[in-house]
Amino acid sequence: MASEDHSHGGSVFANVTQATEDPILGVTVAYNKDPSPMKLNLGVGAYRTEEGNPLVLNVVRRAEQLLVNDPSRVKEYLPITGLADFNKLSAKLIFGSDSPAIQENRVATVQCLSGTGSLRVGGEFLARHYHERTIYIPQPTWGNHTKVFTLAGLSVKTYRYYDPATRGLNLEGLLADLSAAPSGAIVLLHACAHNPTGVDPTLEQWEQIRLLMRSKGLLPFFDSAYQGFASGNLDADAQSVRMFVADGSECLTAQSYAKNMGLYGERVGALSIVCGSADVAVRVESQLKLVIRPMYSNPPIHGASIVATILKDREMYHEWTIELKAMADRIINMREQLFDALRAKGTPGDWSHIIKQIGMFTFTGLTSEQVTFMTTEYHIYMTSDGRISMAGLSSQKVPHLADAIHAAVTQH
Ligand code: PGU
Repeated sequence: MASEDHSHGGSVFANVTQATEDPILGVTVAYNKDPSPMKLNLGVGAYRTEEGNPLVLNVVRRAEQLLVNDPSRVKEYLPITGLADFNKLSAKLIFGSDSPAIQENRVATVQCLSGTGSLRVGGEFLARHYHERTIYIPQPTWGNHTKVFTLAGLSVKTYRYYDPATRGLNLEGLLADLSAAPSGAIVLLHACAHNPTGVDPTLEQWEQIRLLMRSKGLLPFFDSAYQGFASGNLDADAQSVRMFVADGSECLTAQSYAKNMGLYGERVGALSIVCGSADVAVRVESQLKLVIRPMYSNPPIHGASIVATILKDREMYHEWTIELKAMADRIINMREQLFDALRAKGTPGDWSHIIKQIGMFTFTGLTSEQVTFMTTEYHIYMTSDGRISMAGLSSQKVPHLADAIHAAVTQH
């Protein structure tokens, strides 16, 4: 007999409280509800064309055609670790085809659910098998990092990264905080195109960071969500990771194909753990399988097949690099247009960071009050930390955005 004692308001879940929307994905939820024809979504980091539309790369369409027309393609489960070709090709893409770590079979790579899933699987592996449970993440960083690593069982601390006064890297603070970290601590590094600041260390600064981390035995965990999106060149954007792998020591890398292949919704990515020896890599892989199996059993086949088809064919790979460069160039062009528009209006402040920052985002320095003003008055949607996704902007919308920024900084 149903007992009323078990429920309030007719539901056993009546005590469940309303959760707040995600700080990034919630911006799209709010945008979708806005009926204004002027509305502009600069919240989520997702590429849009000059016409403001999502883009499916031509090379991705071609790869999908090949897959659809190939009768040998079936829908069987993949192994727990994913598509073998995809894993090998992904490791080559980030570490370089001549990487000694790959040649010596010291890399364990598993296909995961895009960048987020790769970070989560890596985090869970470290919580189970690594002696130091603290992970240092940059301040600020992508908002999901803290949640992903905390739920994976790690203890999250921050290191100084960005200096609002210079709108640049706080190298001194970064080195001081990593020097003070316990030996062996894990350090999350953005491989390139730091989110949200758009500020990357130079190669010389990377070298300083590497020397310090290696001398203290800190374990690097690279988040590579934007390879190719920063400079338009896949190899240039992997330099930070390759410097660390070249010294022969260990590290982890989470790769995402959401941005650089435009495969956002396919959820395709990879976790690679560079190990000290081939037999350690074999054992690490065996344990990664134990992390993955109870979580989602094995990864989806379609996105990984698209990526593998493109990466293994010379000509398709080449076409991809051209399309990728075009996306990166359009973003750089939007930076120039917005900067010029603000300068032409005489908007108070130094806006040169718009053209100096790297990757998908500009960290404008606008306050959360100014952001709210721009959303209510101009229907421009962005994250409350003042980050705008340059990839969501188009030439046609630059004047509207410049008007909104001008009004925000002169009135608030
Ligand atoms: N790491 C960083 C640094 C990211 O910026 C993102 C995506 C991810 C990982 C995860 O990407 P996957 O889609 O799982 O491959 N950040 C974007 C997209 C929206 C979001 O928050 O997931 C952003 O707008 O910050």
